[in-house]
Formats: sequence, structure tokens, C-alpha cells
Amino acid sequence: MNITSSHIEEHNKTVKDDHQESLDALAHQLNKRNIDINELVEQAGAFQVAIPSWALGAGGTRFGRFAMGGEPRSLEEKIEDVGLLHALNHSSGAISLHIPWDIPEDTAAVKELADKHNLVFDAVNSNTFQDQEDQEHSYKYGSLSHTKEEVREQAIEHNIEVIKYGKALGSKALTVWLADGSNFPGQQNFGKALRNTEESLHKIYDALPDDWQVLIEYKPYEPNFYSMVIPDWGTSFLLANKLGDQAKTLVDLGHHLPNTNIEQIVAILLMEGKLGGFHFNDSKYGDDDLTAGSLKPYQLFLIFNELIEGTDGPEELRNQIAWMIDASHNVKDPLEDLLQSVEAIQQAYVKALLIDRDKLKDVREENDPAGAQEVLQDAFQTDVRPLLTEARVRHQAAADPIQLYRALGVRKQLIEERGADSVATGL
Ligand code: PSV
Ligand code: MN
Repeated sequence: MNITSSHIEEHNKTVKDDHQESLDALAHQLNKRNIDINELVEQAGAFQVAIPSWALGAGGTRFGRFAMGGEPRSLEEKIEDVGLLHALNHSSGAISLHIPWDIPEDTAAVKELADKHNLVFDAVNSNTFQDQEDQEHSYKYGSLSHTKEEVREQAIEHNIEVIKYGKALGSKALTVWLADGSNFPGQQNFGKALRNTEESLHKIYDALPDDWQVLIEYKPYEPNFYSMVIPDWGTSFLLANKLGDQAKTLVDLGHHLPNTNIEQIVAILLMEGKLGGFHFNDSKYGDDDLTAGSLKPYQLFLIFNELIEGTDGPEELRNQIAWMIDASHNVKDPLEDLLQSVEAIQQAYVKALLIDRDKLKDVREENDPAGAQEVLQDAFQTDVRPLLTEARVRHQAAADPIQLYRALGVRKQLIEERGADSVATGL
């Protein structure tokens, strides 16, 4: 399945007049606020969000998995799917691999295929939360934190191998998420488990190329329900500090207890130079893997507000942080979902760029909370969709990616090519 430039051009022609009308209205509105729409269109067009290789099939739950139809059967087909997304929205120009779900057997060929789709490789992810068939030691009771040295060594070796794959593909970061923890009080020595983890991470850190980072995720519960070895940002931050400059914290939005003030965590990590990346998704209860911005778009906006506040301009912001989606679904077409997620992230980003920073500073100085809310709402309530459409059109992508995806019957074609019961690797 291929989306050609003529598919795009034809589609864009059909919405051209309506789009121009909305764009002009927005430009006029922003002009009154002394905001140049063209600059924002440029910023939006430059923003790229990486797609995880495990989000392209039907998502798993502990209870069941329902075939999506046309799921990618190999890493190559996953790259093709991300290529489709990028052709449609021009903002999904990177893929993040999970090893061993997606081992690049022939790295040169995989890289060539990605190049063909204008994709680069984002952070590589290790997996020590499942046992693989040929694995000597089990991770049932943990990996980098395990009580037994041989298990820890095996997990360390795996991470070093993941770095090697990433190096061959041009990645610049390793993301580590540990499922390690305990299910019952008394089962684990908290201090010892953390110390083991720190020592194991040190060995991985020593194997990092100089221009790489290691990004450490945290999660309060699941799969362990009594304790997790890295349960929160404070523990991740502690480890990142102990490891050194190349270690940073990764914020997965679904890895917080309900109502946690994530934007404040973001501000503090940024202030300390330890914010390495994001896994975007939305959640109501926990690691729900809902579409980014589908439930709490205001939270996403407030996060971007802190990101912009804490960096020296959009370019630094874009380059300094690894932007990635982390979600998988049972009921939505994953490609449509990813298009919606990227759009929601971009909306939050652009809206945060609209915030009148001088005014916000003034109202804060004057201790005027109502004034602060007015400033934020002025930006948040602005409908920036025409601006994002314009960014896509200027980059020869689709004005309305989902509309074109449906009009072309992409899923139907993928089912014809790959079958109705193909299963993508992942959770
Ligand atoms: C764990 O819940 C997580 O968020 C980690 O990032 C994993 O790498 C990913 O999901 C895939 O299981
Ligand atoms: Mn994650």
C-alpha cells in the first residue's frame, strides 16, 4: 500500500477553499494578538513525534486480543505503516523499536527501507519484562534488580545488545522500562532491589556511546501491585543523577496515579536538565493507553506550557527531548488512533506557543490567579486546527489525514495484502 503525491494533491484540492477560509480567519484573529501565523505553521511543521513499533497492531490486554485485520507481520511492514502515517501527516518521521519484538535482522536493509519512507530511528527500547523462548534465566522475579547476579547480568547484556542494534540504525537513545517489583509485602528488600538496579544501570551506562542517552521510565504499579523498583519520577531522577549526564528521566503520561500534577514534574525535571523524553498517551485510571489528548487535552496543554517556559525556544525544545507515543488499542484502528494522537500533541504544542508569556509573567508577579487563567484560556480556547492543516499542506501531506486514509480504504487494502488475522508483535 502506497500513498502517492497525486492521492495527496487530489485530496487537498477538495478541501482547499474551506481550508483557506478557516486559515484566513485564524490568521486575522492571531494578527490582532500580534502573532505571526506563518511562524507557527513552520514550528508545527517541524515537530515530529516518533511512533512505537508496538502500536501498529491491536493492543493486548490481560484478558483478550481482537484481531484488527491487516496488522503488520514484520518489522518491515511496521516501517511501511509508519511511512503511511508520515506521508499522511508529515509529523511521524521516526520509529521507536522494542527489542526483541522487532529485531532488525539486516540492519542495512531496514535502514534503507526507513530512508525510503523518510523515517529515522528514535530511542530503542529494551524488554526484560517478558521471558523469551531461548532465554536462560527467567525474569519472573525481576531483571536489573534481581536477587541473583546471573539474572542481572543477562538483563544487562540484553540492554547492551539493544544499544548495538540501535547504533546500527542511527538511534541515539536507549529507553529502559522495568517491570521489576513485588506483589506481596515482605517479598522484596526495597533498598537492595534499588541498589542492584543502580549497579546494573551503571554497567549499561558504561556501554553507551558518547552521543547517546539512557532514558529511565517509572511506573507506580503494574505488573507488580505492591511495589515497583522505579515507581516514580523521584526514583528515576535519583538513578539518572547517580549515573551521569547521559542519563535522564522519561515521562510516560500513563505512569502516574490519578490526578498527579504531571506538568509540575515536567517543570522540575526540565529545570534540573533531566527531562529526556515523553511517552504520550492519555489515561483516566492508570496505564490505560488511551489516545493522547482524548481525555485530558488541558493537561497536555499545561505540560507544553511548562516545556516552552523551561526551554530557550522551540528549536531547542524539539531537539532536546525524545517525543514518542506509547499506546496500543483493542478497539480502534491503530493507524487512525496514531494520527489522532499526533494531531492532539501538535495542538497542545501550538496552543502553548500562543500563550502570551509577558502577560503571564506580569499576572504572576501581581499574584493575580484569575488573570493567569485568562491568559492560559486565551491560548487554549483558540482553534489551531487550520494552522496544523496548513503545516501539512505546505509539506505535501494530507490536509485531513484521517479523511484521506478512509477515502483510500487503507485498512481494507492492508487486510487484502496481509490477511484478516495477521498479528503484530507487542503486548
Ligand atoms: C510499560 O507500560 C510501557 O509504557 C513501557 O514504555 C514499555 O516499553 C511499553 O509500555 C511497551 O510495553
Ligand atoms: Mn512507556
